[in-house]
Amino acid sequence: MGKGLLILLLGMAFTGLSMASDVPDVYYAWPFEFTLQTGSEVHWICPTPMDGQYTRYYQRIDYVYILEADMDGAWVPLGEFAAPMFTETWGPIDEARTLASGWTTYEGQGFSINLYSHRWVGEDRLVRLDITDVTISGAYTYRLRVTGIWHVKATLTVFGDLVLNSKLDVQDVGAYLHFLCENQSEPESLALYDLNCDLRLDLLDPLWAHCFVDKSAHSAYTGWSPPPAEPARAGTSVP
Ligand SMILES: [Ca+2]
Repeated sequence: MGKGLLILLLGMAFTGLSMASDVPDVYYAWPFEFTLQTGSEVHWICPTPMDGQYTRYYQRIDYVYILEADMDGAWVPLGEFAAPMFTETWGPIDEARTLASGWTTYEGQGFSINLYSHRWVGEDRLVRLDITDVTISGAYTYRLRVTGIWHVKATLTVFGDLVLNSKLDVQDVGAYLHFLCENQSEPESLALYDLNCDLRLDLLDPLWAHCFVDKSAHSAYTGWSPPPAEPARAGTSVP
């Protein structure tokens, strides 16, 4: 290989690296709203596809639930609660895959809620939420009003990837434990390894990683919030 060609190839390689590291994270924020009653179903789909070039797609869904009871023809609110739910998946997204699925059961005072939910992404890079088999039973007729925002952080960073193989796997759990047992000082890039976003590195971080690796958690990287000032793409807005 001629020296000129080698220099050109090296130059292209470094340009490529530089371009990759310069790719900023992208945030999406899609509001949704629906009402659940016994027998109802929800099939929500986000309005625009996600950019497919990223290594990781972290999702944070902020739900707000308001339970109401029909009392003599008027819907009376009984309670409200909010909870974020997290999932993550790898890129590129070139096939349909489940992000999370399962039964939700809640027993309240005099009522119970059962439903099946399925969060998934299609090969078209559109995320979806399906809710089926809804039963809300008790002394009254109930409805559950649900509002929320589906946030996505698309990034080239795999949080918790201590061994730098672009995955979060059992090797990283071991590396976390080794790091903590050696009682080393915290790395400069704490944000990359602080999986529960509490600004410290302790046993909770490998615990999250472990739960994700053994599939008892849908995401290891939890506790993050989208930047409020970051404009979202495709006509959506971050509140
Ligand atoms: Ca932490």
